[in-house]
Amino acid sequence: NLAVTNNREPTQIMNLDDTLNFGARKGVETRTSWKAPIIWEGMFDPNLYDQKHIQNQTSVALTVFAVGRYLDAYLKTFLTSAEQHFMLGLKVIPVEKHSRWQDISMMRMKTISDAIESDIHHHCKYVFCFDVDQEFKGRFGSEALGDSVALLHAGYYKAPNNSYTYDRNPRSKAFMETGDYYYHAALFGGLLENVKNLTNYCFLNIMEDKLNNVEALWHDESHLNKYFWINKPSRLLSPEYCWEPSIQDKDIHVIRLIWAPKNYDRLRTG
Ligand code: 2GW
Ligand code: MN
Repeated sequence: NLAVTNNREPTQIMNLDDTLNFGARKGVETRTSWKAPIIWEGMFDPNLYDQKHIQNQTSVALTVFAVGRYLDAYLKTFLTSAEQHFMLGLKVIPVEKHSRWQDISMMRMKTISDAIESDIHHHCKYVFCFDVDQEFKGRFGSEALGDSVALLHAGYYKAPNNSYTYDRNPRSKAFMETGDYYYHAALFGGLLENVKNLTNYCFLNIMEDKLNNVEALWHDESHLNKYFWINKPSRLLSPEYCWEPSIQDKDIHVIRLIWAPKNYDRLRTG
């Protein structure tokens, strides 16, 4: 809790999330059953959030992986747009290349966990982890910060629970029969200790699956969904925070990040 220390600064407030306007958005869910906010445009005052976090000197790390063909295809656009719209200055750490694409994606969990321990914890309080095949298009600001942050998948946020593509194979550690939402692994974040916990959990379960010769339906994303089912996120981001731009939807008031178009044949073979 932040104390009001100076009456001459009316912008000093107790708790930023007390300023969220949950009624500002009609027709969409703005709070989960466990009372975590779901952040939509119009619910928050961006200036209040930024002022408070600048005052507190909040530091945020971003991780993004680009190996093989994804390096030339996506990294420059991602980083250039992040410099315009995301929160910080960036530093590059080389990572290992895995030969199977499923492993490239899944092994990020291990690398992120290691990087938090060896590096990020010296400088930052929060970390956000992104797919590289994306481009920032609008503000992705401090309102997105939270203890444990998950993203609603654009393709499923209006779909019924039974259509969610969780892993349904009881032999996989990612197996789940029901859940709260379908989360998109294209971005997740939070306090370092929580992201460390998430990435360790996913990595250990991925490795156990490998020993048992199974692979979850959507790889790391399946394990991430299992993690957030057991460990409820404290903050959800609406699909405004990661949208597929060819889809029209009246509930998407602002597009902050888009999926880059992808040519699966060209990128996933050879
Ligand atoms: C991935 C698939 C096929 C061929 C190559 C790659 C690949 C991925 C690669 O050659 N180089 C590379 O750096 N990557 C990294 O893995 C990169 O950061 C990329 O954004 C990430 C996930 O792969 P991506 O973006 O092709 O997967 P999507 O967009 O279908 O994403 C969802 O599903 C994935 C699991 O299959 C992940 O959970 C991802 O987080 C989800 O958004
Ligand atoms: Mn992706």
